[in-house]
Amino acid sequence: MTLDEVEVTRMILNRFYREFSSSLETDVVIVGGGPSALVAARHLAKGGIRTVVFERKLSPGGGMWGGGMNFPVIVVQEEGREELIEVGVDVSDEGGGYYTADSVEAASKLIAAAVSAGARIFNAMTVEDVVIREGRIDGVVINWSAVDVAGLHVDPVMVRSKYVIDGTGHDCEVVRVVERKVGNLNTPSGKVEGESSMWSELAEKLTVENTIEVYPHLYVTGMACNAVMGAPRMGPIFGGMLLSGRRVAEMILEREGA
Ligand code: 48H
Repeated sequence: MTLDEVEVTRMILNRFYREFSSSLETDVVIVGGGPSALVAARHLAKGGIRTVVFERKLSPGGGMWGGGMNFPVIVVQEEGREELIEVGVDVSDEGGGYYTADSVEAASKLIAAAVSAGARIFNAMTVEDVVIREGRIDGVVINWSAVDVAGLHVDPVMVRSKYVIDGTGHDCEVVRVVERKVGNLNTPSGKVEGESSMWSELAEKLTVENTIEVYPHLYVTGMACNAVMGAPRMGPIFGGMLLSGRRVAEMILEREGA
């Protein structure tokens, strides 16, 4: 075989076209590729739900890579560690109900497991808006992150999905768009309540409880749950993120009878 540079270009374009084109109408779009999103993506795809993740950065994994203050270690509790063990992460029992894992191993294996389960991840794409039809979310509006960073005036394109999950972390960006454009969220004030200051014990519990459908067909997962519902942050402990990802997947799988 003789390598032809133009063929290399053609391979990339053809495969990208195939995959992007088959993702334009899907069951679930997950915005952000952080740990909660990756767990949700794996469970949804495993359950036969067509799942597409859009991640703004080049690397999915969100805040997991950096562990706590860039020491590449994460802490999980008894309940959360199953999600790591299932994808082959080496989890150490530190006693007293605390478990640790290498943050780089955890992030990379959560990404790999989501992809192997059949979820499709598009990196370097930013969700900047939603589509709403008849009072419910009907898809997202996306653009290249590079366009955003360069401040170019380039119009975005749309992807239709039955459900959208906001997994954008502290900023809960998708819910913020809906708040700004429609209001009427399923929160005590109808608006984003805003995250409160650190209280690990309470925050971890509430992350799972706050995994809700915040607007018809729009769910939240991970840190976005507490930001939306006015609950505390938890610091570099990830059990709640993993369990929230599993919870949101269960909610959609149940609704779809999958
Ligand atoms: C596409 C986007 C957009 C957009 C953002 O923050 P994350 O790691 O998400 P979670 O909620 O799964 O995990 C939170 C955890 O990392 C954390 O921050 C904790 C536990 N903090 C506790 C504390 O006290 O500080 O990832 C979100 C991802 C990132 O990769 C973003 O780049 C991406 O979403 N993202 N992608 N379109 N509009 N907005």
